[in-house]
Amino acid sequence: MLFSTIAFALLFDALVWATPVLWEGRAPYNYTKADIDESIGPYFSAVKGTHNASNYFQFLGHALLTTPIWPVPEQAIRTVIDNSSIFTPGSSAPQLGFRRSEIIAQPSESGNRTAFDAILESGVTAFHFSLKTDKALPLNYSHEYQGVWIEPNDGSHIFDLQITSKLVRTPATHVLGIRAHNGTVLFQTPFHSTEWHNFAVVVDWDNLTLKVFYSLGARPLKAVTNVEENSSAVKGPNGQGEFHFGVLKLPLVDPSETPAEQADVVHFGIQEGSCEALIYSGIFVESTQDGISIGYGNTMSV
Ligand SMILES: *[C@@H]1O[C@H](CO)[C@@H](O)[C@H](O)[C@H]1NC(C)=O
Ligand SMILES: *[C@@H]1O[C@H](CO)[C@@H](O)[C@H](O)[C@H]1NC(C)=O
Ligand SMILES: *[C@@H]1O[C@H](CO)[C@@H](O)[C@H](O)[C@H]1NC(C)=O
Ligand SMILES: *[C@@H]1O[C@H](CO)[C@@H](O)[C@H](O)[C@H]1NC(C)=O
Ligand SMILES: *[C@@H]1O[C@H](CO)[C@@H](O)[C@H](O)[C@H]1NC(C)=O
Ligand SMILES: *[C@@H]1O[C@H](CO)[C@@H](O)[C@H](O)[C@H]1NC(C)=O
Ligand SMILES: *[C@@H]1O[C@H](CO)[C@@H](O)[C@H](O)[C@H]1NC(C)=O
Ligand SMILES: CC(=O)N[C@H]1CO[C@H](CO)[C@@H](O)[C@@H]1O
Repeated sequence: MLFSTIAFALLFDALVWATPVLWEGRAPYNYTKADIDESIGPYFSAVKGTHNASNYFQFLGHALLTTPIWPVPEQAIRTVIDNSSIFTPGSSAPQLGFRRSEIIAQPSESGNRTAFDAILESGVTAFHFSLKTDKALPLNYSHEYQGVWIEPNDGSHIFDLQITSKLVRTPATHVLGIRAHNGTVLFQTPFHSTEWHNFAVVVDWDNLTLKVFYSLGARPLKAVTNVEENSSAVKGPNGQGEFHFGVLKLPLVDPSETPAEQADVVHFGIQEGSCEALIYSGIFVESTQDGISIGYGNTMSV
């Protein structure tokens, strides 16, 4: 009994610390509605509409199984948009073209995110995330969505997860794509309606490269690209930024607007105002100094 407890503790330690984890975003069961309203702990919840954060970010407790690949107890997180999901950054104009609800990684409620991002975004690090559809609140595939990205101050994305149905074969499949800094799609896979889709994007912050790992459902992660050049990204602090996950819904072009308005997707365009969601789990960032975690306590060299 004692032996197995110690063995388990050692095993658990080894699993958790193997690589090591730099930011733990797998939500513990004690994380509550009141916590997200106050942006407590690992989640900064300011990118949202005017209602309380818990209106847009729901911690699902034992109601839904999380991705099976990580032996870590966690709750799934539902990120929801509705017609109130209009973000107004600081003193700027409301972003009427978008509907968005995003959680941003932070060290703690009182931590310095800029200094923290420099830790997550130095050397070679892996950004892990798993997502699935919400049957009750489906996306509208007439639109394009973005689900995960790292955004430096220039507004670019070091990489992002794009959700679309534009580039597909028949029968109509919705696709998850990982795009590089210059928008090139490095990897695409169908977005199935019931399963977890597990990703890790390895960023080499010095050599400016990306490598994508992916698996469906309960399978361990596998490399799905080579090391890809990403040299349009900037080295150093100007190339570091916040790690976002959630739902960002882009507008459709409104033919009644002027060409300049049509080009300004942040502020113009068509939104139906529907209520839609994505569900996340398995969100964390790790150093790859001892390899990348691929699931079930195993690692692989990058
Ligand atoms: C959850 O419990 C852990 C362990 O007791 C504690 O460190 C952490 O602060 C708690 N988190 C929240 C959000 O209450
Ligand atoms: C938002 O949270 C505050 C503090 O918990 C509460 O007083 C208020 O009623 C909430 N508003 C809504 C719209 O739920
Ligand atoms: C959605 O919100 C916008 C901006 O506030 C508003 O103009 C529009 O009428 C709303 N749409 C619906 C369907 O409520
Ligand atoms: C946060 O960290 C950055 C980078 O290390 C630093 O420049 C900035 O002054 C810090 N901000 C605060 C409020 O301490
Ligand atoms: C999806 O968006 C299109 C284009 O705006 C709209 O015609 C359609 O009604 C929307 N579907 C749903 C289910 O909201
Ligand atoms: C973006 O990257 C891809 C792949 O490396 C390359 O083929 C393409 O020319 C690049 N596009 C721009 C605009 O830099
Ligand atoms: C990064 O670049 C350095 C120097 O150019 C090289 O020695 C190193 O092998 C590269 N690392 C990777 C992971 O490609
Ligand atoms: C994969 C990728 O995005 N590669 C691009 C990185 O940026 C440089 C410079 O803009 C491009 O030349 C690469 O094609």
